Amino acid sequence: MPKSYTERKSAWAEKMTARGARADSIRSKDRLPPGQHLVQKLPVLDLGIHPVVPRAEWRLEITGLVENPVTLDWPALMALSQQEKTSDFHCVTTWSRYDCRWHGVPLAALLDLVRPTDEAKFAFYRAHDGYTTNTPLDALTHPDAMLAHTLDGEPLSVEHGGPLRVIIPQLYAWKGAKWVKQIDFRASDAPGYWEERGYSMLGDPWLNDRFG
Ligand SMILES: Nc1nc2c(c(=O)[nH]1)N[C@H]1C(S)=C(S)[C@@H](COP(=O)(O)O)O[C@H]1N2
Ligand SMILES: [Mo]
Repeated sequence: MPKSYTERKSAWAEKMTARGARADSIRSKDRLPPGQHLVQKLPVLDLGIHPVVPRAEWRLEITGLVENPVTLDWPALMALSQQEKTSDFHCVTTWSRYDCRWHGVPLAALLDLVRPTDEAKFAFYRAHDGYTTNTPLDALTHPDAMLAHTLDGEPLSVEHGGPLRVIIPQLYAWKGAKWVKQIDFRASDAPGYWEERGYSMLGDPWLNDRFG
């Protein structure tokens, strides 16, 4: 019997919670992950290309192993459920910024819209600057994981990935594609830009999991 979407979703959430349990025990002692130092202002870190995508032309394509592939335009994105979440941001180059206040669409709501199949295990992200990255699918079910269009009450600036970027605070920040244009659901994992250059397929700051 193939699993229903609801059964699949609770299996992903269980996996995400199990993976997070070790991280939670470390986090309960120190908010700053191992090897990180604090910065006050969010730096800009990317490949040096800052694509300008007006909201009127903006699209996000969801492809691959999903029951309902969609291409969202800006009004369709804004019609999805919205949330505000404050989370810490950890870059693998060792800086962290506490309390980023993100506003946007929970990735869990996106999953509910497209319904990844039972075969889907990973997400592969493509961005307008040519950047790519990958995460396990279960990471998207975390309540803090989102598609963010607003940071600290202001529309996300182009340097920080506006109009829309991925935020997955449980992983290093390189896993969150700025200027995201496609999310592809897959049965097998594939390396993105930094993963091809030696960085980890998972990238969990709490496990100091930087290199693959
Ligand atoms: N499209 C795209 N997304 C990206 C990157 C990039 O080069 N291109 N860099 C990643 C890295 S390494 C980090 S630390 C964060 C930095 O986000 P910020 O510039 O808003 O601080 O974006 C991530 N997402
Ligand atoms: Mo980074």
